[in-house]
This record gives sequence, structure tokens and C-alpha cells, in this order.
Amino acid sequence: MDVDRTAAAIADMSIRGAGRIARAGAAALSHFADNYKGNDLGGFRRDLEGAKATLLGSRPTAVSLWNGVQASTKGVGGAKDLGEAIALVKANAAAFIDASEKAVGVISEIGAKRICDGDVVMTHCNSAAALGPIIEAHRQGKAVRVYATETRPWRQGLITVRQLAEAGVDTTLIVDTAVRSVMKRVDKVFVGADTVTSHGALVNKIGTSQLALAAHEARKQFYCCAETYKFSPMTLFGDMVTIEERDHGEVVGRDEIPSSVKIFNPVFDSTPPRYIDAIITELGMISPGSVYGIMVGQLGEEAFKVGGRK
Ligand code: RI2
Repeated sequence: MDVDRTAAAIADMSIRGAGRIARAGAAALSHFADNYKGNDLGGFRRDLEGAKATLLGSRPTAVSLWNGVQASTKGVGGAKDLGEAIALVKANAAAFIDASEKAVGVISEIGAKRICDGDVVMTHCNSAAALGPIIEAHRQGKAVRVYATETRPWRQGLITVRQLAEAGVDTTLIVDTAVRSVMKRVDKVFVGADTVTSHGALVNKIGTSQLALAAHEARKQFYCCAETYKFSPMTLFGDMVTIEERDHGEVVGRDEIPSSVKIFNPVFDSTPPRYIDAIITELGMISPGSVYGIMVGQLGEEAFKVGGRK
């Protein structure tokens, strides 16, 4: 799909999920490179920047999209000619998509080991990374039962319960307001991530922090499942994560309530690292405090030299 249509599909959430939007962004840049009609390298680089900006303007919170776009365009500045630049973007995008898909498989294997026979797991929204371990544990023959939240207002929980039911997992749907009440029946919480900050805070679907608080209060384990391309390099340099706010029409019809009532529809919230037992990544199970070291390793020391930040 081309860049404009991909950006529109991400914005209207027909393509959603932090991993999927990152792969869609990479695929759109590959499509852009493959169909480029110009004939000079300078023009390609300029148009590529425009394509990146279009994709990044679609949704602001999940850093996975930014990382996918950056990974797909790495090295273009050093390309000798247009052909090399086009080939580079296509190869980068394909490598990112492949690594992204494999990461979910590794997270599933690692995460499944944290699920014991007979465990009851709660999950929120719809996360491929969080469902992977649950489905893998079930596939391995462990008896696992799941409470899945509805996840207002988009109700991604309905996608989750369909996916779990299709995999044969014993699944119960609950409304979001039932989280604290149901937590006493739960052993572990598994959620995904849109962004993880350099100090190990989890930015994920609105309501995630309520699950974390309820799990903490009830002394239940809280796991975040996140590929490392959901780690935000910008937060290393002090930038805040932008929390997306979406249209009030997603919450309630305007004529259902008095016109004087305002509607606030934030899409994500932040869970402090102290409420997270571990982050399950494709590099292994890590503490929230390890995120910083992994990001520094991935970025390289150059990025931290005074004046070295691009
Ligand atoms: P995977 C989703 O956001 C949810 O917040 C979910 O936890 C996260 O992306 C990660 O999903 P949205 O696009 O990459 O539904 O694990 O707003 O599939």
C-alpha cells in the first residue's frame, strides 16, 4: 500500500497495534522506493523525508512506528546513487518486518515459560506480543484461563477474545470497570506496549495503569511484552511521550449528552516502572531498569557525545 493510504489507514485505525503500524510504515516506504519515478538522488532523499513525515503524522504515541521508519531509511544519506538508495530502503524495510515478526515469536516462547499450568491471566486491549505467550502456553498443554477487558472506547478486547477463542483458550470478557474486582481471581497480568521509556515506564492503552495498580495491590505479577523497537530513544534525551487524544465521537454520540459537557478521550496512559515485574523482549526477560542500557547499546556511543545528537 502507498504512503498516503497507509498513513490514512493508521490514522483511522483500520491498521492498528504498535507492531502492525510499524511494519505497515516500513512496507509503505518500501513501496515508495519501489515505485519512485524521479531520476536523481537528491530528489529521492527529499521525497523520502516527506513520506516519512506523512507516516509519522498519522499517530503520535507508538514509537514503534518511528523506529520502523528510521530503520527502513538507515544509510540513505550515504548512498552513492539513486539505485543504491532505493535498494537500501527496500532491503532495510524487509529486514525490519522480518525481525519484527520473529521478535513476537521469541517473546511468545519466553513469556510462555512464565505461565504455569492452571494460571489465570488478565490482559488488556489487543496486543500480539501479549497474546503470544498465552497462546503458546496453551499450545504447550498448560491449562490457562484468561480474563480480557473490553477496552473502551474502541473495544479492541473483542478482537482479543476472538483470537483467544480461535486458539482454544478458555476466555472470559469483562468490562473495564471490573478490573479491580476480578483481579483477586487472577495470577498474572500480560499486556503489550506502544512505547517504553528510557527509565522503564510503560506507555500502553488507556487503562493499563489501572491494571498495574490493581495487580500491585493484590500482589499479582504484571508483565509487559514488548519488542525492543518499542523502546523510545527520544526519551533518553528527555523528550516526553505524546499521548494521543482521539475524537469525542469515539466515546459517545454528541446528541446523547448535554452540549455543555466536554469529552476527553486520551488513548494511552503511563505505568511507572515500580509496578512492572518484568518486560519480556526478544532479547530476554529484563527489568524496567535495564531498558536504558539496551537503548544505549542499540544507539551506539556516538549519540551521546556532546553535540552528537541528530
Ligand atoms: P502489539 C495497541 O494500540 C495497544 O495499546 C497494544 O497494547 C499495543 O498497541 C501493542 O500491540 P492501538 O493501536 O504490537 O490499539 O503487541 O491503539 O500488537
